[in-house]
Amino acid sequence: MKIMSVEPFILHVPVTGSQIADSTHTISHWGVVGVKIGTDNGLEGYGFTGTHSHLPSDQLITRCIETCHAPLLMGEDAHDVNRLWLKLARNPALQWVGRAGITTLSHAAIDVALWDLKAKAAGMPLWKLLGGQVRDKVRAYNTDIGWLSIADDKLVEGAKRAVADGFTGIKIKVGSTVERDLRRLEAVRKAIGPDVTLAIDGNGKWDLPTCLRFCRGAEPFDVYWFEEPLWYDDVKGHAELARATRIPTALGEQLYTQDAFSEFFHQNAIHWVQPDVTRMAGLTEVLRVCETAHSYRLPVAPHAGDMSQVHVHLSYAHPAVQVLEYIPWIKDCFTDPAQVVDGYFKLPQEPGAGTTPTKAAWDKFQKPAR
Ligand code: 0YR
Ligand code: MG
Repeated sequence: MKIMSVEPFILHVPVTGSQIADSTHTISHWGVVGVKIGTDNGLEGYGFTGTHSHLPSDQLITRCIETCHAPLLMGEDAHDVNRLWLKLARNPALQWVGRAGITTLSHAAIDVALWDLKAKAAGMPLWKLLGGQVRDKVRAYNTDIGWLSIADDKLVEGAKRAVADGFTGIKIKVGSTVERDLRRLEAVRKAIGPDVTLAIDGNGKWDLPTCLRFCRGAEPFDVYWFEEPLWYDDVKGHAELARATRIPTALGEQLYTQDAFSEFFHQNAIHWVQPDVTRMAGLTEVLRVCETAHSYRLPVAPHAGDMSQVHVHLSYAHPAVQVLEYIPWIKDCFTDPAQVVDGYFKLPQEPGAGTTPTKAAWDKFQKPAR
């Protein structure tokens, strides 16, 4: 399965409503910035990273794919996912240029496209190639009802609707003011009752004293996890918070390498592990983190940078994964969309990684990749 072409692409797909906000940003579109890899047996593999749809920075990613990574892939055997991962990770053209950010996001898209090809060539959905189904169903939690931009009454309405739709887990954003966020947390907990898991996500906005104050107020509401309470790289701060509160900590969506996760593991700074195949260098690196998490007996809840197209395969196949984020923005762009029925993700059926765009999405959302 010889690689004959490596073509980057950019899709900008609208979010629910006209825009959403968390504690750090407001966006109107999700960027699906990726690569199509063609092989001599006529297959096409697709992989992508996730962005905030800023075309100039998206084009830095596609340019990195095209000019720095693609030359190392041409003529190679696409089956050799691990060997090619290392070849790209040690790309001499990128020494010093980056071990995170653009170079890693580019690598992520390529690695996922190679897994997609490998699964398509085997005629299997990716979860099967990864070793088969280790659980009957994957529990979904809904993040799309919980944005900071949603007014208090609509937040409660949306939470109740999600539960009525069958979700057994939801997540709401925090990171505005302690008083407002505690009020919203209490209102949502009262509305959904005790049986639905309720996580919160600060997106790294607050400092340690603010988090400590918030957690004291939040502890009565049975918070499933507090995600990104502090600045993403602050291992010591997370360790201190984890010791000071009964609320479990979660993070990972801003970490690019297994080494970054290892720091949090070593310092007992993390309870829920949230790697993302679109943020780390693809599924290959995420699998390493899942294995390490499992060895610490810590649960994994993949972050939905892929909006769960790829992570649903991982979640069915890896014993460490407990629950998976659901945000429905881009699912309809794919031939085998991430679908939630009665609160659980459906088992993907098509061969591949679930990353093949539909022609309709291609025609409607494509932006110039160069
Ligand atoms: C939404 N999920 C997250 C996104 C979301 C962020 O723009 O960037 O809120 O990825 O934290 O857990
Ligand atoms: Mg998050």
